[in-house]
Amino acid sequence: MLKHKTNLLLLAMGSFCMLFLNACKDDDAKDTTISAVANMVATNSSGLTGTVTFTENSEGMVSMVATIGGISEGDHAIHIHEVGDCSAADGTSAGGHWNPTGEDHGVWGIPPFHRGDIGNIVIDANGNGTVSQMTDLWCIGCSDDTKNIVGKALIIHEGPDDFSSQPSGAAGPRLGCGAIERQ
Ligand SMILES: [Cu+2]
Ligand SMILES: [Zn+2]
Repeated sequence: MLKHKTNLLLLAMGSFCMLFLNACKDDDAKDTTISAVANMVATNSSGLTGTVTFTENSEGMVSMVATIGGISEGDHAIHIHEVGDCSAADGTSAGGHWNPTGEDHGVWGIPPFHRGDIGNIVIDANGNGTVSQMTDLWCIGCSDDTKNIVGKALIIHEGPDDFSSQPSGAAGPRLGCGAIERQ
């Protein structure tokens, strides 16, 4: 009889622990949400405004959402450049395309391509546009230099990326720049 009661007690404790562990797991998920942002500043007096956000999930997939305004209708190249420095009035302080794997400029996902070759953003007649991308070729603050986007810069250009001209797609002057900073 005493043994039977002990077993019931253990069963009750086991249920409690499972509930407790699930609660802990949810807390961990919140704690491990990783994000970064590039607050865009206008370069070459373009009037560009916008924000680019990056979030990394627990499977290591990074999602980017770029929301841009204040520039002309049409396609504009959007890239990650190698230096998170937007201090120059023309944005050239951000350097060339971020290319940690030493490849040619190209189309995202079809080698060879730079890890910063996002492509183009389509801007509407009101000057606004958005583009999103999801990839496991980037990370937010990890130790792999071929993946870490923190400390790089997001650049929007005046013209479209032609996806073939070297080394940067012949996209013309820079309309906006934002250093990618971990949140
Ligand atoms: Cu660029
Ligand atoms: Zn490129």
